[in-house]
Amino acid sequence: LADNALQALHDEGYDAPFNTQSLNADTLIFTRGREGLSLAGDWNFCVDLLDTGLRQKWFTMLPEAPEDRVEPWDYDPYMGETVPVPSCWQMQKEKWYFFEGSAWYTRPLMHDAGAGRRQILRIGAAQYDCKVFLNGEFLGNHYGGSTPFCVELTEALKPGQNWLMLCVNNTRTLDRVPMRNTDWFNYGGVYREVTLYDLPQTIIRDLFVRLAGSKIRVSAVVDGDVAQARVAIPELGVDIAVPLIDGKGDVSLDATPELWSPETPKLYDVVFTAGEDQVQDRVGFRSISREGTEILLNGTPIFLRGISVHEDDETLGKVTSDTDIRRRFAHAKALGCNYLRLAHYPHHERAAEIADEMGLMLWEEIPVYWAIDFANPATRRDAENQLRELIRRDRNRASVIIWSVGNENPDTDARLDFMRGLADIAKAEDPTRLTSAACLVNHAKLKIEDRLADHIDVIGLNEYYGWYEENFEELAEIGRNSSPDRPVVISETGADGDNTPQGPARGLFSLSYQDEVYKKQIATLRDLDYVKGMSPWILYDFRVERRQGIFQRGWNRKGLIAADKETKKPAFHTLAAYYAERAQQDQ
Ligand code: GCB
Repeated sequence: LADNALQALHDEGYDAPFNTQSLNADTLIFTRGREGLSLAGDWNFCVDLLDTGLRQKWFTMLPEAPEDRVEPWDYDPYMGETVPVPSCWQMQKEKWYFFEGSAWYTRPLMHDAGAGRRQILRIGAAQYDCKVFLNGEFLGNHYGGSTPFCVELTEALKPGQNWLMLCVNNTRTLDRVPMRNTDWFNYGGVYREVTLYDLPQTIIRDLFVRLAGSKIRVSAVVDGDVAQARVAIPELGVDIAVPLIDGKGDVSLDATPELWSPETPKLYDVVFTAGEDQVQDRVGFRSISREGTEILLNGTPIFLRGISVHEDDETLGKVTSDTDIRRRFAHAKALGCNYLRLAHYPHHERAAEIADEMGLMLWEEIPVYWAIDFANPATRRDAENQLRELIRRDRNRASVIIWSVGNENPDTDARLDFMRGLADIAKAEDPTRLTSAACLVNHAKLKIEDRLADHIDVIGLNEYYGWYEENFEELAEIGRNSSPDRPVVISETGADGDNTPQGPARGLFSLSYQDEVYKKQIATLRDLDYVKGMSPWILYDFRVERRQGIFQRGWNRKGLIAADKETKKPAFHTLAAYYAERAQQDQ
């Protein structure tokens, strides 16, 4: 890479001891159904563009009154500015809007040492890297801005007051996933919940509950010295022992649950007990498969009437809430959707839980987006870990039907090897779902052609005929030239429409032009029998630094609804009319 020499110059090794990636999928703990202590609220905060905190070891400074200090401190972690957790710093103060670098979060933590208990800290997400310190001790770091991670505090905690510090860095670098260039805003911060769990010695680490063939299969990983656990699904009359060998248990149950579907989103309480530990989940049972070019839900062919969504809010940035997710899904339902693409990174875990309840199917993905350094082992480790963390977090959610391993990546040998590896990991972690990736059209041959297609179940296709590709006629030709052996889902298509008073009355960026693109897309795609769904780009306008055109002004305006999450554009109604017709036809 061209930047290697520069990188070497820059790197004095000050941060090397911290780049351990020791907090990863294997240290995650299953937390559904557990009561934790929320660490939401104001934390001391300081931006640190030069990484002075790591060089000067701010994390080792103990609280001391300023007048008692013998050394001048460059920063005081214990006083000064605060921000709420969760939040994105860009949305807190204008001076931090474009800040990219490290920032320090500090808060006191009271602890009453309960003998024989274990304390596990869980961070819902911090963008991108997060280093955890307790009382001056470095406990580990995590890469990946959208997945949760856990760190055990037990040994480092002392009775009474403790100090917890997080160093979060949102710098886009060459070796990470995503890399440097994305079409969404580079938010930073601890933007999902931070929770402390007080647990017994024996801990249920992982629980995977699903329909496998005609049986309910339950697999668990338990950390602790117990030979047997129990699983109960009261509504199905199930309550049986699960033998544990080396902490692993696996049972298949004869039961006939009512199957989950968008029309009947039936969920069952599942209780799993091991020693003194217990977790609880609400799980739907259904099958998802593909046969030839069909996608089958519970054995019946379906068409995915979808829409893509980002996790982005005009005032909160990446911070989300149940209200926000429910509004998003209500809009999707108003559009006639049975499906959403959660782009381009793992969304808040509540999204899949709420989709389970509301009866919506989901595509979930990791940010293997555009160009990343496919040949770099560190990049690969990062991507693989993010995929594992996403799958382990959400694989009990019936709503999730597709794991997507990437978006619009050039068809090179290194990329093929990298992404085929990811598709294999997805199947190994969870053989019950489909895999996909947003692929590209071969513009020279005017054909759907991507070597990755042989290694995934569903070919996602991003195409922007009528927008980035001005010759619309080529889309019909691509349709005719292609004969994929598996289902195609149009994972993106769309056009910008500026609904503000500055928006043009006609031509590119006008609402009428956007609507016209939707009409033409629908007219062409509806006749392609291998197209088994679509998730046009996108439900809401979203913030992005790279778009500064006169009609964009810092926003991607391909939303069917404006950034206020209220104002519907004409194309919304066009897509809704098509989906209403499709739903009738598919009944
Ligand atoms: C794409 C990308 C998406 C962009 C979109 C656009 O192909 O996958 O992330 O936001 O196009 O608007 O250009």
